[in-house]
Amino acid sequence: MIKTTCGLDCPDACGIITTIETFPQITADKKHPTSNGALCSLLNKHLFEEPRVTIARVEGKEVSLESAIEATAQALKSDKKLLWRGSGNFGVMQEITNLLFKEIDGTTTKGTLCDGSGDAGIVEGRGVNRILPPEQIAKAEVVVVWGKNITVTASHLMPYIKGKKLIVIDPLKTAIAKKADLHLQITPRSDFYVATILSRFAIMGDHEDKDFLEEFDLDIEEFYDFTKEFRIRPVLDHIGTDLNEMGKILEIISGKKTVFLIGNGVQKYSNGHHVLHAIDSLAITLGKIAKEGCGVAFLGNSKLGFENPFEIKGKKVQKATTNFSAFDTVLIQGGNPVASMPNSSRVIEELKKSKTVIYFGLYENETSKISDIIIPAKNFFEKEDIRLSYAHHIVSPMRTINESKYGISEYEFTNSILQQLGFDALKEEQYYLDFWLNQCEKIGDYYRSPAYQEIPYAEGFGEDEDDKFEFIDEYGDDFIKTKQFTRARKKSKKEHIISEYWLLSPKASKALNTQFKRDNQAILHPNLGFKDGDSITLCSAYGEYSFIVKNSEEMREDAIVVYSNTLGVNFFTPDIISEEGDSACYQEVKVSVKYL
Ligand SMILES: Nc1nc2c(c(=O)[nH]1)N[C@H]1C(S)=C(S)[C@@H](COP(=O)(O)OP(=O)(O)OC[C@H]3O[C@@H](n4cnc5c(=O)[nH]c(N)nc54)[C@H](O)[C@@H]3O)O[C@H]1N2
Ligand SMILES: Nc1nc2c(c(=O)[nH]1)N[C@H]1C(S)=C(S)[C@@H](COP(=O)(O)OP(=O)(O)OC[C@H]3O[C@@H](n4cnc5c(=O)[nH]c(N)nc54)[C@H](O)[C@@H]3O)O[C@H]1N2
Ligand SMILES: [Mo]
Repeated sequence: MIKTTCGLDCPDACGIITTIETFPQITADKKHPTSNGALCSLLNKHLFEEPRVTIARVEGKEVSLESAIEATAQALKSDKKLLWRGSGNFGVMQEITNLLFKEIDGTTTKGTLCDGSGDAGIVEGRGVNRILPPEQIAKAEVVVVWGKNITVTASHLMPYIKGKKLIVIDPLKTAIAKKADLHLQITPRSDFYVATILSRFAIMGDHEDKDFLEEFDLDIEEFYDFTKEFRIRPVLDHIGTDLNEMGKILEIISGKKTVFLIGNGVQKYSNGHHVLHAIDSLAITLGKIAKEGCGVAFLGNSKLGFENPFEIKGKKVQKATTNFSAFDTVLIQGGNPVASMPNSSRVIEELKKSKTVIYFGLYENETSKISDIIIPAKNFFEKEDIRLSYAHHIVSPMRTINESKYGISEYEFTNSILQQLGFDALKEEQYYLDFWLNQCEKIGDYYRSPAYQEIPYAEGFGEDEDDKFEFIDEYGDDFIKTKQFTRARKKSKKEHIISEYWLLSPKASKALNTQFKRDNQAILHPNLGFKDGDSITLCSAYGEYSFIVKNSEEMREDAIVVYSNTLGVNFFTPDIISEEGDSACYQEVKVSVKYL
């Protein structure tokens, strides 16, 4: 019997049990501290059905793996070379390719397609982004699920929230929203206002936790003044709520142990840092951080407290808006940027201008299609690795269970190219694996991150726990001023375009980003007047794409959903970087329906 761990980019990082003889039959490791005893359909089914890259290619011709590695080494001799890494596998060994780029003096990326702006907002208030241990969720009386579709994207949290009072804040009537005691179906991108107006009402109604604020030496007056900068009536109208609903939320939370589970949905915007900072400020006002059964959980910093042997300095460019054409050679590892980065037409155009694009991945996808050199990777059942999680502190080894028929690991790839280019070989693979594990605490059969705290921030904020929490004290927003408050554009004869809708692109259940099942639908409220099966073209200032209509009462009338696994979703998303945190801003855009 072998224990291993799922490598997919998902907070759960499930423990898996199998044997060499019975693989690919796999079951959940029921003893895993955060397991709910089952594995998702991605692992049980889709992962094994997805067509793999089975043979290396150079300029469209099938070649041996050795020849493709040689061609890669040659291409990396050029002056300007870039490593662009996606999050297809969450093992720490993915980053070993950094050591190659350090030697060859290449460029790597900074920032993220995922959670950077929210993370920046947390750091502004708390100093560091600590993970909230799921045990604290279990001890809560009230759970606020805010911009997080946990039934789909973190299903292992479901047992922890069972039987609790549930508030959901989401523009969509998600499965979890339907089960909630209160669902606030807000206007997209209005979360900053929700948090700030709730803070104001909390202080007005004497709900602030005075003992807590005193214990942490926090003065609420300046923050209270900040919350009063926003006029109540227009803000409530903008959110799409009223005094009654806000009052009910405070009534449910007040005096109760409460956790806030915050998802990516609140921060796919240029001002995402303000949102997380405002939510933290609300939680602090109510005394819901640094206490048993309380806390604000976002995607936590899984590497906090670790020394990372793969961290390198050197030149870096933005990951979300990379100018690929500035490089002769681009190595794409574990990602599908043609589909997953914003503004797909720009990405394709840029990649076409670069001389050699190398795709080092598992599956055929939009990026492999336009690459010059294709290197098949090993999947996480075929190599050794270590898995961290952004939602709990368990650090889990990933084991070789199956010999790969065609792929190469990131360790082997790096080692081989280093030597071909005349550099020293890497240390033994085990050295790097031990480097991570030796920093952990061993708890029974499992390992735990050095950053673990039973009740995060109980001793204080900042890295050394001697800082105070900083309340949010500024807010500016050009997007709202220029776009949101203008009336929906009327039909213009010239462009044949009517109305603008928020574009929401949440994660899909049968896909992990662009891996596995892909989609071709746009989901609309029936009142928009389209029929199921109609073909519509959606467009924005960045581009356009056609989809098949599906109507759903779960929608707001001012929003359209195109799931993030949908072919073409990023043809109209903006290639801009968030104000803080170097993050993509997929939802900082409005789309229109184009009539042909
Ligand atoms: N099955 C599956 N699981 C996954 C993934 C996957 O692709 N498939 N991807 C993984 C990855 S990479 C990540 S980062 C996580 C992300 O997982 P989540 O944090 O759950 O992120 P999303 O699914 O993008 O969006 C979550 C919710 O935000 C809502 N939302 C959209 N805009 C707004 C807004 O302005 N305000 C509020 N309050 N809510 C809004 C959406 O309606 C949606 O219900 O999931 C991981 N897990
Ligand atoms: N419109 C819109 N776009 C989004 C989002 C959104 O919410 N809306 N979400 C964004 C988010 S949160 C994220 S995290 C990104 C994800 O975007 P990417 O990081 O590009 O992830 P994927 O598209 O899933 O591509 C992963 C690829 O990694 C490869 N792979 C898997 N395992 C391995 C391995 O072990 N080794 C190697 N070498 N390759 C491997 C597979 O071939 C797979 O195709 O997408 C972002 N894109
Ligand atoms: Mo992500």
